[in-house]
Amino acid sequence: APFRVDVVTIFPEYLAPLRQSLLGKAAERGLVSIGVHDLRQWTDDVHRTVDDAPYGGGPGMVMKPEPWALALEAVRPSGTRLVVPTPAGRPFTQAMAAEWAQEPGLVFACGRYEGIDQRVADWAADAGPVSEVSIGDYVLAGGESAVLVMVEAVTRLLPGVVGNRESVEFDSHADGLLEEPSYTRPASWRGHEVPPVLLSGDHAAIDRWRRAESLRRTAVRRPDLLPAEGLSDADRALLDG
Ligand code: 6GU
Repeated sequence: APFRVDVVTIFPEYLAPLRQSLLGKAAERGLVSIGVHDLRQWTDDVHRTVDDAPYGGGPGMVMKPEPWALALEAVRPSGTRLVVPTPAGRPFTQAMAAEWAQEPGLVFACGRYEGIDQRVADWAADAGPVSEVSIGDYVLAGGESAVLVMVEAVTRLLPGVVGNRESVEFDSHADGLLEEPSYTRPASWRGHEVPPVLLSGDHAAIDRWRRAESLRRTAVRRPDLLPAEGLSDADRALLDG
């Protein structure tokens, strides 16, 4: 069966990119199936109200629980993970993407305003796993763009979605370090040269150079990703050059 993605949102047009490019092709090929649902179809008042003022006071509006309960009862198969994008969530990681890609599908609940009444996530945990996740330390207006990010990260790991398996296994973060820089022809371009070792044909030397560049880049840009227990003697020697 295809990997199933359902998204509930008050801005269904925002999810149009899910039907394009890599994902659109995966859908056409039957590897992924996508449903986008307007939360307002589960309202019952003439104004199709989805939000209300926060208890306790304060700025902004909170999404009401009742439409969310009806929506999730309609679209979430029992046991399917519910993902709630929120800047107050746990950080989304490649390891999570890899775990989620092993599951039959995902349901995303996009909040706007100041978020969704917390009882929705609490109640939804009775029917399956619930993940409240953030895609980074900045604040977005809503979860829709975060859903685009997470769905792309997960679906490119599904068997058959990306042509070149190696480009999935060797990419940045798969081994916990940043990827080294890459180059193609011409060897000399506007006064900038390709590192000569890459033209040497010495594959052992190329492997060492790539590892050294990966370590160097990680140390400069993302020192938090280096192993807390310290580098191996071989990696330490490469990094120290
Ligand atoms: Cl998942 N949602 C919102 N609204 N803002 C965010 C985010 C998610 N991740 C980082 N900022």
